Amino acid sequence: MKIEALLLLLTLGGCTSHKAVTPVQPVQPHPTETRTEARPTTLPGHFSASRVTGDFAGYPQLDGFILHMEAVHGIPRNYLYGLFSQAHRRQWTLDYMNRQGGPSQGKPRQGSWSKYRAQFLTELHIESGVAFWRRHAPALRQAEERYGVPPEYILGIMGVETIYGRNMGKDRVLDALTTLAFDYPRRSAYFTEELENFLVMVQTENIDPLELRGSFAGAMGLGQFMPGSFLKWAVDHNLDGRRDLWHPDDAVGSIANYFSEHGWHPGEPVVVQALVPADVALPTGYDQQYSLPELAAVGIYPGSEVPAGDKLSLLLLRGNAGDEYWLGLHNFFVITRYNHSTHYAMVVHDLAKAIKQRYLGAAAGGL
Ligand SMILES: [Ca+2]
Repeated sequence: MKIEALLLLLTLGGCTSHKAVTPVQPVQPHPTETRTEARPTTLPGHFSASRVTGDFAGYPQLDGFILHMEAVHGIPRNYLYGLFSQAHRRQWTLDYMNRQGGPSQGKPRQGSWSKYRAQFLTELHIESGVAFWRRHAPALRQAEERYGVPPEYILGIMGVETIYGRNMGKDRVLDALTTLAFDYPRRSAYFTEELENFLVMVQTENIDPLELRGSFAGAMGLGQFMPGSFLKWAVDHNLDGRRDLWHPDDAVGSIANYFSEHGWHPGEPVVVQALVPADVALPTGYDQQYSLPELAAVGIYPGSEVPAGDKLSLLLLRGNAGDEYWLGLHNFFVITRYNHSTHYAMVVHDLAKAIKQRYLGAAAGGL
């Protein structure tokens, strides 16, 4: 779900189902800890061939990957030859990725924050978040009890990622990951690992790999988990025996668990405004962290109380009306573990606040 946030507007459609909520269960063990050399007794889907045909025929890297999957995970090569003969090369995805280039460098442009924020602080995002909260209040409450993450931040993530399941992506995950693993050299190592994770995931969950759809980069479900995140952090929040990223309850629990496992501090704030001098002498960004004395030495102070001892990120947001400086606390940094972006974490925070305000206002009979 890292690079997908900026790309999510390009995905369309998707639906969710709603089931009764049952109590949460303990966090799933990390599947890589339970990997086995034994061959699976059943394989999801019916695939068999003696070599790869179709779009990915004659790719030596893919042939090597298939032998690796057989050796490490016990998935027979004939099954994989058959499966990858069904994979489609997505030229549009490659063209799009090549146009994006690397991460942007230097100071963001004036007004960039206002432009970004306006995409996500919409009436649709806020009202759909409130509606989701009402519909799934027990799952959200149980997630807060278990993981210490307030509902509004889980909702902020789901709103930004998919507008609560509206935009979960329509690309077959197998096509997306195979294309990016073997035809996009710049991120080949990352997407090859995610393709491996995906194949482990469909074995573990016994799902036909051709059935799963997601973003064009392979992110899945309401929270747009990549397969590696699924293996490490997805949970069966509604205890139906499956970890289902497309089910609202499991998506809620999995996002909360993701935050918890990345060190969320229950009850602590996320950001405070910064009081700054006319010239700010320090580099800014979620990964530029300072102690209070370091900030005070250059005339920067928190606008309200912050937990003692936290390192603070100095954040610059360039709005239409001018520059704003904020201090990101520990939990702000945790949100950036979902997507390594100051804008992303700040918009999740702002959407979370807006949803909570509307939800509480409505609950109190206002609005
Ligand atoms: Ca489940």
